[in-house]
Amino acid sequence: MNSKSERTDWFLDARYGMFIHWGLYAIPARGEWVRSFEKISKDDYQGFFEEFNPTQYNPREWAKVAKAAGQKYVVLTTKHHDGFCLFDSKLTDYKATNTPAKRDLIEEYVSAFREEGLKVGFYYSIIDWYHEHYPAYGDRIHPMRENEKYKDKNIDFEKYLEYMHGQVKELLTNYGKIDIMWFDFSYDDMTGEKWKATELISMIRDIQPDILIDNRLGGNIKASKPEIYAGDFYSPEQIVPPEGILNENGEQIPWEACITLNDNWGYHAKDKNYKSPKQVIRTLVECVSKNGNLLLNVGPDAKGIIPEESLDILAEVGKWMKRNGDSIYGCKAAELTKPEWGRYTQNGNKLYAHVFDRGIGPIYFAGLRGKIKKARLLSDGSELKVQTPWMAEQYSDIEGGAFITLPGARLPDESDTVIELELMEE
Ligand code: H79
Repeated sequence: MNSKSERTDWFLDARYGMFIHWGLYAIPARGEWVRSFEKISKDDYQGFFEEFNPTQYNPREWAKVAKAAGQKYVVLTTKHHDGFCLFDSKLTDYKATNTPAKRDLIEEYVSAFREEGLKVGFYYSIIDWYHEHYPAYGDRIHPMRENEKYKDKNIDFEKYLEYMHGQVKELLTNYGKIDIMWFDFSYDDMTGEKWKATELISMIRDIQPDILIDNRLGGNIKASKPEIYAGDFYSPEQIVPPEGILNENGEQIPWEACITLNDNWGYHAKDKNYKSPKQVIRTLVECVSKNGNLLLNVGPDAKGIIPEESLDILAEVGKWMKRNGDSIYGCKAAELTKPEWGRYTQNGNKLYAHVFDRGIGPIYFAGLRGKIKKARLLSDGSELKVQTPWMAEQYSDIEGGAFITLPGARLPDESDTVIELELMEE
């Protein structure tokens, strides 16, 4: 196997993953862009490197959290824009092995998540604010963009490319099978062949033929004939695309929305602007109802601990997933249009009705008259009656639609009550 559609099969079934942003920036605790936002020099950032000592780093616990949350895969920052490497790269000294952590943190990560049976991915920043041959002065986002000392520095971008390609090779050679390579990100003229993307992709596919690659090396994944480096999936950030993602031929293509739990990817001590579990559940459902995945972020602190608020949300979502996971895994968009009370997802002849708005009385299912073999409350498997209410023919299209009675005035689950509809074979 390694055609694109075969490669993406597991990914489309999985639907829900954990993103982890972790690095030196956990110490200043003001988010992963702190060096850029505050224009912090290498020297001033160096202190964090010298003290980085995550004594509570236990990726087995992270993996258990992800598993209990119902997540099927994980992506961790092996290197973010600040250039700091969590892995033992031979190509730099700027790595975890040389901090008080004194070890390859990626190795432990990979084996811990594998052990829990999750697919494992690497985030790798193609932007690098540490490497001396990455453009600094005049760049749009580099921490030293306005520092005159960097103005006349000789940049040999080829050397950076050699470094970057070399690190990707290390990552994909030294840790066994890797399921996702998540590059971040292209901008302005820093895109496509500027990264020697064709060469990079062919190296990657040589080492890991089945790996999935995001679309952030550049190119146009929506084109009818995308570049070889245009990627396997589209990666909308902090948004769920209103209509899913269609290519130029009008076909659905794989996509994954990456979303933070608060307003930062990396640990931010003061950012308490967390989404609710209900929002997360409904967002996951929205993604699946549009043929997409959700990659939900956590930002562990400098000790290696995932913030309590994040753990609580993940556990809540996990409780829901345990009972309702059948309406997520292996599911995709239904052919029916979005109903007014919520959303649909579908897996073969199982249609899942995600009821967000209870309304009053029986719930109406347009277009499903005579097509429902049985209806069950997914959370406990209990029977729900398909029956046309008294006088319904006077105010509704009973030839086209079906009614289902939900017991109780309120929704059994205010986050999302799922009705499993087994449809008649066509
Ligand atoms: O790793 C997380 C973020 O740190 C990183 N991607 C996620 C997964 C990310 N942060 N911000 N962005 C990606 C987008 C930033 C876009 C902008 Fe710009 C920066 C808009 C303006 C400045 C880059 C430079 C794009 C245009 C100019």
